[in-house]
Amino acid sequence: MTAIDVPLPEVRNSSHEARSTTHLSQCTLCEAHCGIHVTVTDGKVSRIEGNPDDVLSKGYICPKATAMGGLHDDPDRLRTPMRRVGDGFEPIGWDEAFAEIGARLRRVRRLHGPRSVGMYLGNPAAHSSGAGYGMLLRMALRTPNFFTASSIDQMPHEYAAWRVFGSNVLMPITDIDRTHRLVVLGANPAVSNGSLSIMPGAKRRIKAVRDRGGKVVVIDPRRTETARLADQHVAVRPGGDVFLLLGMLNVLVGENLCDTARIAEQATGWAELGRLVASATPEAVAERAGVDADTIRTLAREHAAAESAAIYARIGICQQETGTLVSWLVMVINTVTGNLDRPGGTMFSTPIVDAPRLAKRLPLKHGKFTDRSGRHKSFRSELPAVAMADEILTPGDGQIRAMITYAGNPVSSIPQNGRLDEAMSTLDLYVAVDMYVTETSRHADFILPPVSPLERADVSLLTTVFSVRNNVRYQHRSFAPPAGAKEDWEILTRLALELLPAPLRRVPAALRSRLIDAINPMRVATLVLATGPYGRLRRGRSGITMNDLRSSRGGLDLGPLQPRLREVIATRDRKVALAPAEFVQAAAAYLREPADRAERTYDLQLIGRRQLRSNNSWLHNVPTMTGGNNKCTVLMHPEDALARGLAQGDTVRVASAIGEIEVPLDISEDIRPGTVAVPHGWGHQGTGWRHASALPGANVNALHDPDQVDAFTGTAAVNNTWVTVTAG
Ligand SMILES: Nc1nc2c(c(=O)[nH]1)N[C@H]1C(S)=C(S)[C@@H](COP(=O)(O)OP(=O)(O)OC[C@H]3O[C@@H](n4cnc5c(=O)[nH]c(N)nc54)[C@H](O)[C@@H]3O)O[C@H]1N2
Ligand SMILES: Nc1nc2c(c(=O)[nH]1)N[C@H]1C(S)=C(S)[C@@H](COP(=O)(O)OP(=O)(O)OC[C@H]3O[C@@H](n4cnc5c(=O)[nH]c(N)nc54)[C@H](O)[C@@H]3O)O[C@H]1N2
Ligand code: SF4
Ligand SMILES: [Mo]
Repeated sequence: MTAIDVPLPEVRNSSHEARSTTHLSQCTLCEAHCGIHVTVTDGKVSRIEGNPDDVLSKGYICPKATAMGGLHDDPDRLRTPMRRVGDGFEPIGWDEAFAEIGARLRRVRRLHGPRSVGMYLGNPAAHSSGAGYGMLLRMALRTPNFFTASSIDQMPHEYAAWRVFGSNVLMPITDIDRTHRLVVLGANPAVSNGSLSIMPGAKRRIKAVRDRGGKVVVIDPRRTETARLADQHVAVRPGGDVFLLLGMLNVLVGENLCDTARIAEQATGWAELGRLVASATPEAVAERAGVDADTIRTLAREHAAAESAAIYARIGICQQETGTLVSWLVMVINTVTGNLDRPGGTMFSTPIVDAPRLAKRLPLKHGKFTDRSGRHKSFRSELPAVAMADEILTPGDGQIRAMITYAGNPVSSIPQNGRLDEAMSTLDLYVAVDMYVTETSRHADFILPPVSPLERADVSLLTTVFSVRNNVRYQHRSFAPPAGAKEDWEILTRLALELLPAPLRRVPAALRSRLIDAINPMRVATLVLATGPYGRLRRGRSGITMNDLRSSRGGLDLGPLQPRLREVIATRDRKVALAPAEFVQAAAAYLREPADRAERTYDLQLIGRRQLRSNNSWLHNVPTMTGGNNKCTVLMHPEDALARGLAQGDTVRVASAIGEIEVPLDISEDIRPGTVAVPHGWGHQGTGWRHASALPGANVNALHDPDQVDAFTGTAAVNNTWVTVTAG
């Protein structure tokens, strides 16, 4: 069974290529969900192009889009469920797999309690409707041992939004298409195309800021692809952002550059904020920020003076011990300069599922439960992923004995001191919902593969919430799924059903199919659309319907972001909380810290680096993605290379207190002296990816200490690891 039977919409059928048809579809490899045209010749993908009618991506695609074809045709992609036999796998039928898994899961739970079953939900879950069904399975499991990619990603933004705006959902979006000043802090949208401010074709949008007379500033230890498009690049020290922003606030307050009338109307905490930053003069913070005082002063003045301005901060600052604090300070600066909730600043979206308005009804707790050591508190009802290996390996009550991973490769993606690889092989039961034998799923007892992304029809609700313009788009299928194949949502629902009490579990197969189909993603999306802000129930006959959406050539544009702070703010007093006490205290402690002058064994700061043709840990098996400069290397400034007697292309050893890897050296003026950068998601040797396994490269997470985390959320602070680099 599949989601819904839609006819394959064909946009072209060219006569000279008699056996070619072109289908409307969507690339779902990242949040951008760019519209694509997929040409199929003799049953194989022969061409992928941008869909000019797509209301958000407008014809743009990045080089990864063609990998949608490579994935679809990849002979290493699993097409049937697999069961472990010895060191290998054998195919197994779906019903048999669910029955065996169900029996074993229930047994583990019966013997050891709900805490003994853990789950990891990975990044691509968020790129289809599957995530919602992953949450359904999580509810059925009733385990505190639930982990997601968010805790190596955006959790700091969510925690700060919860404290400042009253809900983790209320993460303001950068109004890039109207702003007069864009400050990019720890993000590289020219490569990533934006995350949580989804901006496909980011390069074009950034150029447009400058074309309309605006200014673009990039604050990043590396002169990135985005920095090349900017008016100004500020090479901050990794982890220095907290000092830089406190210094900017000192100037904003001290020079009376803030919109105090608007602050009085919108916010509380102004006085506490003033007291906090009184001593944080640009001179006092410059060394720790790694940015000179004049630059800090100018950044503050220009932000206040701009007709509209937005700081867009993303993963570079999240993956720091100061992740939550910096996310908070970004919200504060955008607010006090009058740039919250106004066009060209940062705003909340009005998506088809009105998550910002519903936020008030979604209560959130911090510390409802903890990991067994008591060190990590739950947030958003989950525990940080860095706790996973300990929860599996440490014996005792509540030890994890069975795991489910869905769309995740945590052995590669999460710093675990190398222990997660071992941990996954010690489990009584491990089920991977994945289409590849990866660093993680190679340890599975069962691998349950979904259809290829080109075989699923979908409406991604999550991406509509975080786009820089309100819109809704439809993912058509380019291929009919093979008989019997399943989508993620159905696999996850079937797993959840296995955890129901016996009478409910044992309903006849035909009835079960009908029940499952009743909650298929298209039905959910149709309901959401009808009841949401643009739907028939609210708007009568002028409301949009699933038919309108499905018959569109590139989705429906729902207009620019609208001011709606007063409607959506979820704090009790309905004001923006500028100075939550725990943040003020933590920031004050940082300000008291002296600049670090200690002699160090490890003398270089290691940060991450995303590559245009890589996609986290899982795209390297598509040969067209892995040539040229898409390699796992360490980027180093010429001065640092010279001081160590290292030359371009040398194999070098990068060592931290935790581990070491060997990679080729790439010398470049683009990186700040004293800083080195290695991309994550490499080192595939020994996986089922035949092409990727043969590539050189190592897993950078072997160097990152799982104990080094953002203090509030436990998010892995991988962007500030001290290392040495020596000849290999
Ligand atoms: N050192 C370091 N580590 C990092 C980062 C970093 O910057 N530095 N970045 C982090 C970030 S931001 C993230 S989001 C995480 C991502 O880390 P993960 O959550 O582990 O996600 P991926 O690496 O994308 O792995 C996705 C897995 O899902 C499978 N998959 C792909 N599509 C689907 C699908 O539609 N359905 C199913 N069932 N499976 C699918 C793939 O085969 C692959 O095994 O990595 C993080 N790790
Ligand atoms: N091509 C490609 N696109 C992707 C992905 C991919 O793997 N490949 N992954 C997707 C995912 S899961 C995500 S979450 C998004 C992430 O999207 P982005 O947030 O744009 O991610 P990065 O490109 O890693 O950009 C982070 C930047 O932070 C900088 N940085 C590191 N440390 C610091 C610091 O201490 N301070 C400051 N100011 N900057 C710092 C790094 O040099 C880097 O340029 O990208 C998505 N898009
Ligand atoms: S930016 Fe690239 S990877 Fe992301 S959806 Fe668009 S084409 Fe696909
Ligand atoms: Mo991510």
